[in-house]
Amino acid sequence: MPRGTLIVFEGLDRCGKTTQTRLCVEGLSRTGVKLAAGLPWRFPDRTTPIGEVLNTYLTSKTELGDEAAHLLFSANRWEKAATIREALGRGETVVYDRYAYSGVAYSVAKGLGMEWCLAADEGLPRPDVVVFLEVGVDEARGREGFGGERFEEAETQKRVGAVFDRLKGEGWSVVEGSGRMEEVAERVKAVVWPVVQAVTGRDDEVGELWGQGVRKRQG
Ligand code: NYM
Ligand code: MG
Repeated sequence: MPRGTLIVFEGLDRCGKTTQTRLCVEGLSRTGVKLAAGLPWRFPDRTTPIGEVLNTYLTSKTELGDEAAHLLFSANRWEKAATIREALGRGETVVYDRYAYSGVAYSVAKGLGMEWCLAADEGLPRPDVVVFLEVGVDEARGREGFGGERFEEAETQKRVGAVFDRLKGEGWSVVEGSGRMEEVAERVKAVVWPVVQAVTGRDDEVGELWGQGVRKRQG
């Protein structure tokens, strides 16, 4: 049986990921692609015990050291790794709102080492496509809800964006995220749909991070 496609959305806070992951899932379901239940999935998954701790951290009800926070965000992905692989193995496509790239980008922006940050997520299922929604910090900060959580301020977002720039590589599609949501959704569809069709016809194994795309060792 052909496996499902792993589609990941990344970007700064308020770049439109939540809207676009939803529209992407709606679009895929109309085309008849077999989808995992309850999409889009998202990281952090705030429903697990680890995710509850991360939620209190992000809403500033708990303090965590940067290393501890990084490892908890990563652990929150590892606790879903088998579920993701199983869904893909059943031929179900999975759409994620944030993934390990956010983990690295936010932690490196706080000053942690790139290599140390990459190590925690090494071996997770590798996305077939990373859709990066590009929205300038000035536009994102003007959107409703910006500033509600930890890290949602311009200086941090600029540093996070600079790390994302270093992570962009093979398998990434940078999509202009400004404009009407329907227009952005069309741009997303233009990059996602060919990948879904290619994966469906290929019958290969799901890869592992940090295979092609992001170098394993980075300064
Ligand atoms: N975040 C998210 C991290 O710092 N590390 C991670 O590994 C992940 C997945 O959580 N500001 C941060 C980025 C966001 C915040 O995400 C919550 P969202 O998509 O804004 O709810
Ligand atoms: Mg946010």
